[in-house]
Amino acid sequence: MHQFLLFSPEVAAARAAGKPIVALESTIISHGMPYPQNVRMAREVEQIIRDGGAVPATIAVMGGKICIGLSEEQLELLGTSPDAMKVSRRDLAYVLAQSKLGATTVAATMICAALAGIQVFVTGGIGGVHRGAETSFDISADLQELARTSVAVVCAGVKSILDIGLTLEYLETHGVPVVSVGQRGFPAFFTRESGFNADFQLDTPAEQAAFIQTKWQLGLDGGIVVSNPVPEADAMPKAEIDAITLQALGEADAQGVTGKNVTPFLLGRIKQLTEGRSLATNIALVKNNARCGAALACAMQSH
Ligand code: PSU
Ligand code: MN
Repeated sequence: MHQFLLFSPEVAAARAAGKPIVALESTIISHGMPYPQNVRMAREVEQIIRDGGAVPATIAVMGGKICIGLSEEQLELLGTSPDAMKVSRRDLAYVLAQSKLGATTVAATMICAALAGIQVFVTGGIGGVHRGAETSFDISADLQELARTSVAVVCAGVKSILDIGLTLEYLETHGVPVVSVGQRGFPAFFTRESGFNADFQLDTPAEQAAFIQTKWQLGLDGGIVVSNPVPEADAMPKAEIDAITLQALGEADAQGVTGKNVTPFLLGRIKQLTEGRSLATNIALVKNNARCGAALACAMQSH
C-alpha cells in the first residue's frame, strides 16, 4: 500500500471485502459550492452511492496524507475552511509535504484514485479547454490526466464556460473516449445538449463496464469520460445559462482573473447571477451521476 494513502474505516473494510468503490472529488465541496449546501451535497451523494450497492470514497489531502474516504468531521472541515487549497497534479506534492489542507480536482482525484486502486470516479463537471485558450493557454490539467491515468470519470459533460468543441478535440487527440449515457449528444452540464455528440452511446452499466475493461485489457492506459446528462426536470433554460455565462466570462476578463482562479470565479458568479438556481441544478446532476457511477462500479466488479 502506498505510504501516503490513509483509508477511512469504511473504505478499508470495502477493500478487504472486495466491494465496489466509487471515488469522489473534494474541490467541488471547497471551491464549487457554498456552505452548508456543499457538505450536505457531499453526504447525500455518499449515501446515494451506498444505496446503489457501492462504497463512497471522498478524497482530500490532510495532515500529510491522501485521505481515501472522509469522516463527517473531515467533510465539515473541507466545506468550511476558506484556506483549503485547490489541488491539481501540479500541487499534490506541495500540499502533502507541507501538511496543508487540500481539496482535489478531477485531475488530482484521478491520481489518488488510481494509487488506491479505484477505477470509477463520480463528479459534476470536468475541466476543459477554456474559451480563448489560443491566447491564454488555459487548458485544464484534467484533460492531460484523462490522457494518462486509468480511471473512468462519470460527469454531466462540461460547462459552456469552456470551449466544448475544442475540449472534445483535445480529448480525441489524446485518445480519451467520450461515452454518453441515454443519448447520443454530449451534455453541457446545466443543459442536456451541447450541440456536439459524444463518441459512443452506451446506455447500460454492463456495456460501459465491458468497454472500459476492453480498453484497459488492450493496454490502452488512460481515462474514459462517461457523460451523463442532467435529468430533464433539473436542467436550466439554455438561453438563460448562455447569457449568464457570457456575462461571467466578461467579468473574469475585465478583472484579470487567471490561472487556477478562473474556474472557481466563473462557478461562483454563475451561482450568484442565477440566484442559486444553478446550484440546485448542480446538486441534482451530481446525485444523478452518483447513481450512474455506483451502477458502473458494481458492473465493473461482476464483469
Ligand atoms: N467544473 C465544474 N465544477 C467544478 C469544477 C469544474 O463544473 O467544481 C472543478 C473540478 O474540481 C475540476 C476543476 O477538476 O474545477 C478544474 O479546474 P481548472 O479549470 O482550474 O483545471
Ligand atoms: Mn486553468
